[in-house]
Amino acid sequence: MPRKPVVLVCRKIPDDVEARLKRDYEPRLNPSDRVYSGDELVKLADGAEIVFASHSEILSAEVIGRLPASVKGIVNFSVGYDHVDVKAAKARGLIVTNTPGVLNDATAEIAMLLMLGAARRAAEGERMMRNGEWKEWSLAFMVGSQVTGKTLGIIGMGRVGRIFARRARGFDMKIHYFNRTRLAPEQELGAVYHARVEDLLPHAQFLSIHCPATPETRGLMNGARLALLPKGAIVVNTARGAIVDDEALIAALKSGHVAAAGLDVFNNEPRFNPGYSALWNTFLLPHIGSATRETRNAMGFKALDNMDAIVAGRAPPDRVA
Ligand code: 8YV
Repeated sequence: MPRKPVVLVCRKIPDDVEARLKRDYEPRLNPSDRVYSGDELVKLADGAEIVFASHSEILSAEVIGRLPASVKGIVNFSVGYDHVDVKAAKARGLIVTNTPGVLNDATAEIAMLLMLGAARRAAEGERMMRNGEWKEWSLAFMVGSQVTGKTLGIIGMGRVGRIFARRARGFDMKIHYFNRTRLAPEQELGAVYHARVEDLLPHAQFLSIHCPATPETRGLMNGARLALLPKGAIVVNTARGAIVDDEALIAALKSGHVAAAGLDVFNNEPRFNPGYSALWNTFLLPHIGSATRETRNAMGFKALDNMDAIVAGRAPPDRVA
């Protein structure tokens, strides 16, 4: 029997995905689920055809430059691929893939949870209940912002942004959006397009970020742009922490210009800016946008479809480099 292709599996993957992987490949598993350093990645990839990565593995130009010649592709168990230096991968002739499409619903659910949680002060309420701090009730107690009927600004009207808009319409929200290109009317569904993010922001009583982290979007939500939001706006981020300037958002949350923020993604994960957890007008989750059983399996199988294609010399369905 011919030898199965060797795959460096950087993180622990769901059981069903692992079973299919073992059937077709010789996986080099990571039972401890520890995040590998660049040096470890280079060493462990020796003889492997595929590096099966998650967003936790930093595949910088320097690391990619040192990957062994056996490696043909980087197959990501993620839709975002900002952790991979795509230019360096291309220069080395490596194929890079991602997992678009299958995490839209799960991520939109978390964006909705964050939007509602931030608006209705869920973190404060939870803390009170768990710490025995609920002593009294009054008409002024825990009054938050109502979501229903408000204007929602969406940055990035890709797959997740569009599903989130659809869910938000269930709360009678008016949708405004910024995207690099305007959507066709059947996708726009009445949403108001703004060609510049600066023109969108003054409308956004709620702002939800759904664009990828790219050199153009890094630090996009800085102090000057946050200042364009209406006073008391609520900011939600399920995309990437890098799109937000942490110090600027924390200052806006302190001043009350931004009433609350719901965040699932952060700069420097998992060591996020402690300024966020020191505030109670933040509703914080540890990057669990796509963490449902259904979505994790779908992501894993999609990644394996890409892997199968690369190894067979076919064009992978989700090639990004
Ligand atoms: C995943 C994500 O959990 O797919 C992405 O880009 O941000 C997450 O939802 C993670 O990346 C898995 O590697």
